[in-house]
Amino acid sequence: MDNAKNLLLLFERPQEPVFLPKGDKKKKVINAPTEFLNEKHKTYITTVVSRLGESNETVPVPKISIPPMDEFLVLKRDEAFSLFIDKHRALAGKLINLFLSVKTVGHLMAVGVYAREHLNPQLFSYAFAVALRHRPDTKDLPIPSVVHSFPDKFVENRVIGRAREEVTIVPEENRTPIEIPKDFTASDLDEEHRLHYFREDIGVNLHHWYWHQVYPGRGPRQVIDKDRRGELFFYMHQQIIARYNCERLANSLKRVARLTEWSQPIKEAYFPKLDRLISKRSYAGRVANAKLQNLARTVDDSFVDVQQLEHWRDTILDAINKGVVVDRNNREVPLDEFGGIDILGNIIEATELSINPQLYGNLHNQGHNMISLIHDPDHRHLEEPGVMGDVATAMRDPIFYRWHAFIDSILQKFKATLPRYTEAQLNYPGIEVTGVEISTENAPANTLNTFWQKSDVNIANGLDFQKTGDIFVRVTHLQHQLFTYQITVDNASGRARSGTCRIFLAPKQDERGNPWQFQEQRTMFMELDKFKVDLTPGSNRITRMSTQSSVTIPFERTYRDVAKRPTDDAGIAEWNFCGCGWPQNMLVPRGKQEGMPMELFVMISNYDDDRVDVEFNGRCDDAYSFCGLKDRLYPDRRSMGYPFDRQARDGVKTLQEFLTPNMRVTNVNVKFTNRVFMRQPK
Ligand code: CUO
Repeated sequence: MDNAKNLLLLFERPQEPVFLPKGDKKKKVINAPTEFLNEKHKTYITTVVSRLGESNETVPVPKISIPPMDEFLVLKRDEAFSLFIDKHRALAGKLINLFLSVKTVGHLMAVGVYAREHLNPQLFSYAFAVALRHRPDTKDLPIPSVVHSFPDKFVENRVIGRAREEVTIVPEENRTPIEIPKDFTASDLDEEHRLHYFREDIGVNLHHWYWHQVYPGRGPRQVIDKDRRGELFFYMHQQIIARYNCERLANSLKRVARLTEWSQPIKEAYFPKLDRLISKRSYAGRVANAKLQNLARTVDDSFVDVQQLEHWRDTILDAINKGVVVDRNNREVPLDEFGGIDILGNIIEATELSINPQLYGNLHNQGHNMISLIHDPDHRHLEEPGVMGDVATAMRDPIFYRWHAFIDSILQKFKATLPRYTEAQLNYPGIEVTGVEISTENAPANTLNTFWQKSDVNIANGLDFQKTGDIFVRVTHLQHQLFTYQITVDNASGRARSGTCRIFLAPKQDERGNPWQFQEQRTMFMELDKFKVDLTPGSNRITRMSTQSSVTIPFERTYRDVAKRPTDDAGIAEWNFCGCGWPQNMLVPRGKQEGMPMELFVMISNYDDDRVDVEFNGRCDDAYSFCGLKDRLYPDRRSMGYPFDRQARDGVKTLQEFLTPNMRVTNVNVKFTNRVFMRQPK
């Protein structure tokens, strides 16, 4: 493990020569053979290395013959890398493969050094991280958070400029965190700007970046072919839309409008105020009323017409209507009750698992591309993609939610074709949920309190070519008071039973203040938690803390400090969560200052129908609802989103009518305090 840990040094300061000091206190120096360096760095090496002190620890790099990498050079070092651009995805897939095929950790160090020196830094970091996660000899390494190596994707450009100034001029002990203003991308003239705290949240964007790293669309089979990954693409993004819509209602905005009229102007503008440290170009903004254009960009092989997008959409809708897709060998494959959504998720996301890419095309990715290149569709201005072209930044833009609401609507069309759950399927005979309550300290029962909080993030390892030492930026983000669920369940079956407790939350009223029809509220339910319960005969009391949620990762993981990585193996396993998971501080929607009425839904389903034989082993387990279990089966046999993933049985118009005795709904008030609190030291 010790040698393997040195591989992580390659993520630090991605643009610097590989031989500059790295690691904790910058004490480690990678002893790279000169022939592994790129031409520019070869000229620096003698002068730089002679200046390094004796106290450095040398990291050896074996001189081996390096596999050919010329094909990766088509993406220049200073170009923007996008996982939505086919050419880039294909390069990333091959590079992951190459890293996986290297025999030993020592050799991987050599290949990694060479790749880091010659290839595009983002391509390298992405493919290297995916490969480390999947190699048996490196899969438990604590890979540093992307916010540390590429802070430019998460922190506004002015703050990065100030951080550079600070580390150059101010001694480390006197540095104070650089405050990022709570909102900096627009003014209140833009009503969409009310949602900035959600769209620009560091943890939300980190989650999305990690999700796509844990579930890559291209690469070797063992990397992409994960249990129910197409379904999870659907469900995780559906949940993002549900959460976004809830925030919109709290801010007196309507639910997000699907992006369906592709010839019409897009009224939402967005100016991200982020600069790319690698290409030294900013992420382009988008003016109001821009229109999608056909893409014809030789530079990244992006050629696609709006009409082509329409054709793919119609072909997919046609397959949904018929209930069958056609595979690469022209055989019909039915879209069945459980596997259909997985097939469609892969088709729409256009992963390598797509059953027939030729026929169903590349709808989701090309939509991202077309939007992200709306400002320069034929590359006449030599511009790079905007934030929609990068999974680390896409969620900042209001258009992300319009595009994904459209994607979701296609998958919901399929869900609408499935048999409805009958009362008998939903019920768990003998099991009755008799009480549900939320308790929050010093607050009336069933109250959730939200407020702003400030936290610090260390961005030192992303500030290439700067002096050493920590430099923190201070961000303001949403937070909520800890709370617990108290659930009482009556087990009248006369014997011990097991169940899965499923907890969801949704606004009680629509945007007009009217109670929902079930079919609309169904898609508004946000999963808060899901866990197994054992029920003894008689009355059972379940207590569960908000921090135990199966959708979130602990707060410390989002804002974790790269310099404080544990070094013992047990600590590493605990710390080395994949990074994938909804940030704990965003578990509860913001609500309103006067209080926002919401409905908390609790269901105990029959464990016999839920069970999957899989062990929880503490590795990437926390946020399994959104991220699955690392290298294992998805731990719930039901369709994701159950029981809200389908339309309701006949005669059910409201949530109350939907309930069976093993379900219960409680009114909850989400109260927002518009004040900022400093994070309490632990
Ligand atoms: Cu996550 Cu479109 O899939 O961004």
